[in-house]
Amino acid sequence: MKTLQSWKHEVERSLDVFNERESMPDRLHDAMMYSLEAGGKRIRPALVYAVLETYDRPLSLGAEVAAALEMVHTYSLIHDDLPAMDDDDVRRGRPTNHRQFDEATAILAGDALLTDSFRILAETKLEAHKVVELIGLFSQAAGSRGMVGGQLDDMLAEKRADVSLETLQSIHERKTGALLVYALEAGAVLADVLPSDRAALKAFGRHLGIAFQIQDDILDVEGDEAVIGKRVGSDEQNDKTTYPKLLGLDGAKLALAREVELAEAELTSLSVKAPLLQAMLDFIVKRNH
Ligand code: GRG
Repeated sequence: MKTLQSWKHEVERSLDVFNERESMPDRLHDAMMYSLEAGGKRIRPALVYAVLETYDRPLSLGAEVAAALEMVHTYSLIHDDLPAMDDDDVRRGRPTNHRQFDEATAILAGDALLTDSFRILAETKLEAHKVVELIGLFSQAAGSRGMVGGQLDDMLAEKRADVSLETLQSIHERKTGALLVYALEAGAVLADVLPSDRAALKAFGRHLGIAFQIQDDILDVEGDEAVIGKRVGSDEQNDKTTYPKLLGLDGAKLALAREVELAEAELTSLSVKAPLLQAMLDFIVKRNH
């Protein structure tokens, strides 16, 4: 998607501008930028830009929100990879942050990305009440009520065999969905859309988030099958509860199609046509990594 490529450049420029080397220790800058520059699809900033373009607003309005979102997402990946959590060695095709630097530096790089994202949001050039709203919503999406709470419940669920579809959904709505919904709602605040459009954009985000997670689970299963030829539900399958594990692979694909339909219905209800948001939905559902 050509637009996604240009939005990627836009957010990468903002990430450089907002995280200037001179303002912090070199090693901290190196560790933060190592993960920020490691690539990634930049889906969250792209959703902000897609809303702005949908309502014919300048992309520059979203610079702070886009950078803050990518910084919090990157911090969550750095911390998720630590030995105390997933203990991963590779992320985005490169050694994880704690492997490249050391554990303490990786923790501090994550802490700095999280904390600095709020400083950057506070610099958004809008009326003060809108900036406060953007900060409040961001902290709900990223904190104990959102991503961090979802991550903790996900860790607890890994130890249980009886995780229901409802619980799985609630975990993903917070762990990955909350930041995606925030990207859309923040776009709505920045673009100053009608209340009915704001509600539809949020609902679109919720369906998009669930679709994102189901697709992620399907990609995991299909990747495993391609590598070692094992089937969903076989004994070798990882114990973690996933959509394909609860619904079967075909059931998960049906559930994905249903979420896509619901997301599309929200887009049709908007007061404007939204081809770029449709393209983002297609991109997320058709992605292969
Ligand atoms: C450590 C507080 C804390 C939270 C971690 C999001 C998260 C919460 C952990 C990531 C673990 C994971 C693999 C989640 C599944 C969802 C997923 C595929 C996230 C990766 O997001 P993408 O695909 O990544 O947008 P890129 O690399 O493209 O930015």
